Amino acid sequence: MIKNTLTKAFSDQVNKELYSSYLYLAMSAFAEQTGYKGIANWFFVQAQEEMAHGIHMYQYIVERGAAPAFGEIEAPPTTFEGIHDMFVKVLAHEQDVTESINTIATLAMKENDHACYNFIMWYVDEQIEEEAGVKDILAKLTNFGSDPGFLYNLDNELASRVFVHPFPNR
Ligand code: OFO
Repeated sequence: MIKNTLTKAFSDQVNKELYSSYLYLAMSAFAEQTGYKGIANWFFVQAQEEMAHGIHMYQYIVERGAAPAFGEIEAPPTTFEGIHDMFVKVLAHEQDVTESINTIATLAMKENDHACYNFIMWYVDEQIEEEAGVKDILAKLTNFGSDPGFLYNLDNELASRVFVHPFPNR
C-alpha cells in the first residue's frame, strides 16, 4: 500500500490539477467574452486535459489501496488584463505545477516507492511539453501581440486544437 506521505502528496496534486482545470475554464470564458473563440477553445481543451490528470491521479491513489483526501478547490481569477496577461499567468502556474510534480518524484524516491516514481515520471515529461507549448505561444504574443492581424491568426491557429484523452484506456 502507498505510504501516507505519498497519499497526501498525490491528494494535494489532485486538488492542484482540478484547480488548473477550473483556472483554464475561467480563462476560456474570458477569451470567449472578449471575442477570441479560438483562444477560448485552446483553454477549454487545456481544462479537459487537467481534469483528466486529476482523475488519473485519483484513480492511482485508489488503485494503490489508499483513501484520497479531499480539500477545498480555490476559486480562480475571472478577469485578466488581456490575452498576453493570461499566458503569462499560465506559464507561472505551470512552473508551479512542475515544482510540485518534482517534489512528488523526490518523495517517491525517498520512500523507495518505485511504482509511484514510475507513475509520476509521466507527469515530469508532460510538464516539459506543457511549459514548452505555453512558452512558444507567449513568445509570439510578446513579439507580435500588438498586431491585430497576428492576434486574428493566432486565434484561428488555436481554434484547431482538439481534446485527445491522455489515458484513453482507463
Ligand atoms: Fe496537469 O498539467 Fe498543467 O497543470
